[in-house]
Amino acid sequence: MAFRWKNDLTRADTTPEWAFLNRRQVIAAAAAGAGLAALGGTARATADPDLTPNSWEEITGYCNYYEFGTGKEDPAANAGVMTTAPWQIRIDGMVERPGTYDLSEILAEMTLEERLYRLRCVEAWSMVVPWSGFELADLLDMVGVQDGARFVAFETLYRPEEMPGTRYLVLDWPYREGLRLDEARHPLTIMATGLYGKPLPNQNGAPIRLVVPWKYGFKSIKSVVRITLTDEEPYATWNQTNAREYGFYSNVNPEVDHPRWSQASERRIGSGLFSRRQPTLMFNGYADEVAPLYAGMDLAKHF
Ligand SMILES: Nc1nc2c(c(=O)[nH]1)N[C@H]1C(S)=C(S)[C@@H](COP(=O)(O)O)O[C@H]1N2
Ligand SMILES: [Mo]
Repeated sequence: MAFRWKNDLTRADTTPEWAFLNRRQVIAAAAAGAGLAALGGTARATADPDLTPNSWEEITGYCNYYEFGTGKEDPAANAGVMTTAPWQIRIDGMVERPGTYDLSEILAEMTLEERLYRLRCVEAWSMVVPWSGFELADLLDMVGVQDGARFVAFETLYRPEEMPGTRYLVLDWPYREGLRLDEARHPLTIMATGLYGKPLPNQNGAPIRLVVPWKYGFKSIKSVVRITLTDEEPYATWNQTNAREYGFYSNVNPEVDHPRWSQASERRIGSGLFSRRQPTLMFNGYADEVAPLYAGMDLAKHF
């Protein structure tokens, strides 16, 4: 299903994450059908502002999921072939009950709820998404975290035959991310299994993905197949690819610019052709809830 934007903007997004890639990699990505997608925007007046949910078409049509290509419309076009059932998650490392769990047995234990969250991509665009999911803390409790564990590592499915983007060395596959244990246990941190009350579309990370709303979007890893508790800061794909541009924390912070662009403002997808950029909020608007996690930390240094 290829999604086409109506009323496309012509102004390009902030330099996409893949712009740091070397020439050979960019050519490979272009050969894979990627390119700078035109900006999406529907000519819809947004009365509010800040927490008006984006439309289903916007959320499922304008995506980052490099396993299916680096263009914003590639995931919607290519992710349909990913097999998402049955789905298992290996949970290992410093846990009391390690194992390979069927998603269905996990969901049987979890309480699903709706969460309307801002999503702020490091590329300086944003959306508001009505997720459904459960708190990651509940899953961690289900498997039992051992004393001494300090971080949680996550890994995305790596299945080249279903993921055309992984034929190119755009990233060091599989996509991996990590959180400090207290971030992972924070009640805002969820594992999402749906949006708009429907199962998560493949391009948004079906059947289950992490959502950490106060961090740049790339921390919210899609289609998770492995969760590992560890006592060391785990490998995180974007951080390891370019640590100067993508910190391990990657908390949304309008005062700490990306080396190649300002993070002070953002473009809300769907806000219309002539809308202004809006100011980016500290911790993406969740400062009251999460600032205490970083008390005493120099956020410019630990960005
Ligand atoms: N496995 C995987 N997870 C990923 C990505 C990706 O390329 N691969 N892109 C990230 C980025 S950069 C963003 S902004 C969000 C986008 O989520 P969405 O497409 O559901 O809006 O997913 C994140 N999770
Ligand atoms: Mo992103």
